[in-house]
Amino acid sequence: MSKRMMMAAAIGLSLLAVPAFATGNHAGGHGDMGAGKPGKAAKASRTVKISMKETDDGKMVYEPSQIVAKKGETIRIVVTNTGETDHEFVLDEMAKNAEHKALMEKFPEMEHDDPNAIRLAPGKSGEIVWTFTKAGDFEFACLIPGHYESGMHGPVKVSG
Ligand SMILES: [Cu+2]
Repeated sequence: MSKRMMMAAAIGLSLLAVPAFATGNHAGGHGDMGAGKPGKAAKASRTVKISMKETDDGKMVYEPSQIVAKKGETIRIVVTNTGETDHEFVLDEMAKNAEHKALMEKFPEMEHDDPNAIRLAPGKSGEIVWTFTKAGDFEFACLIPGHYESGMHGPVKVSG
């Protein structure tokens, strides 16, 4: 199968998966998720440190603002909230983040208990160990209402 066809198949599957999120809970499945699956720290080839914060000119940002990975790679992502308000880091397919974001707008107090997401109070750090099982374009984002629009999203490029 060509790379292009595989990409089309992957997009088709992700669209099929979207209705499960529309029911109001996002328990999701375990095992392979949008951008891959939870990994083991011992298998991580490297650590990526990302900070989340507000800027003086009213934006909200991640630094660095993107992740580049290879298919099959396990990365330990250490996230620190250096800002003054809560932020989150949700690693997923862009379509799933968009769905999830719409839900957060309806239910701002929605609790997360997903291995691909972490919410941090100011000054706190946490980590996600992730295995990128699929090549493609994914995204990390903060889905707290208003934050995505203020700049809190960044691309994750996984090469095959
Ligand atoms: Cu945020």
